[in-house]
Amino acid sequence: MQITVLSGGMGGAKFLQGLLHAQHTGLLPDGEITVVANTADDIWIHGLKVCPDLDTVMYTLGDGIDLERGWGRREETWSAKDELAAYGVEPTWFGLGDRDIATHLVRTQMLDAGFPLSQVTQALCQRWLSPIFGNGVRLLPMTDDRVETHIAIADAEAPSGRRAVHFQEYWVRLRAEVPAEAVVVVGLEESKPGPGVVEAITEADLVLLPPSNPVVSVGTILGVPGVRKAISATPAPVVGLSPIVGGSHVRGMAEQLLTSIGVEVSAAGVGLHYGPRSTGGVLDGWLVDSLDADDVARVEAAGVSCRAVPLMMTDHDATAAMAAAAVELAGL
Ligand code: FO1
Repeated sequence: MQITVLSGGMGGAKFLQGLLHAQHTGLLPDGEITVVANTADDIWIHGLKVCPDLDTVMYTLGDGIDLERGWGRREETWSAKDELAAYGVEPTWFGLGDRDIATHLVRTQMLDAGFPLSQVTQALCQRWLSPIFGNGVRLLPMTDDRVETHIAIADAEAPSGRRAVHFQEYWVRLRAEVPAEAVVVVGLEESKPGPGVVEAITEADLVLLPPSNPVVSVGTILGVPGVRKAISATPAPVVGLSPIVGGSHVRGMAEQLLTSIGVEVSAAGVGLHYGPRSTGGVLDGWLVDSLDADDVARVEAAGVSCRAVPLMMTDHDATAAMAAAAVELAGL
């Protein structure tokens, strides 16, 4: 079974661990997994190109992730970060660990040599994924083009009363503690799907939308011109898992961003936001947490099959059960 997963960072990476666990334990049949990852979180910092969602998936599946932080490398040291701060170099709010910097140096050198992000990612995955999965797991950037999410926040000094900050500044420095007045994904309209992305969707047996951020992760992937067309064309069922449980996000800043785009912060709200494929949306099926069983009827009424199952990714077995529930809902 060929499964394609449209993934952001932490939530998507955790889900992917469960999906792999389900295959390894026989809960699901073996098969290739293609991850199409969000690249709009990417940021140029200290002259290096940092790709948080690509790296979080790569380090998580490659067993190099710091499980506590959910990003960056475990057994990390921060000497370079401390030295930059000693020079008074900004930004100091975004931490680049010494081990992690090697990834960004390789990526930046390859980009400077003219290699597209997809080939750079493939090269990095030779180290992190191939030894474990062979060709069983592919990690594709959603696009090779530069795309960056910026968030408009209130700024009394600005003539318009607002200013835009890079998504990373909104999330890491501001801790998403100020309202996101608008989400602007710079470069998205001009971007095109990266190599293999459209085929990964149209040739899949199943397409999954994991519990990643529906606005700045899955939302940006769906926003790459051509991706939605691939979704409507694929014969594969498309099933999503709600990132909102009991009316709030489990981690991250989905609440703030859903609110800023006027989407109800609920399991049904996100499912209806993604919408049924039958009327131009992207979903055939939608899993909500058992807590949100009351939302099932609303989602079904909109033309999306819906089931309430435990959606807390507390361990690999729990997450594997979620993946199996998604396959079952897809009718596979
Ligand atoms: N998140 C933080 O909260 N603080 C950081 O200093 C930070 C640095 C960082 C460096 C590399 C990287 O790949 C991720 C990093 N993150 C950090 C997490 C990052 O903001 C998130 O992974 C996503 O962009 C949000 O989903």
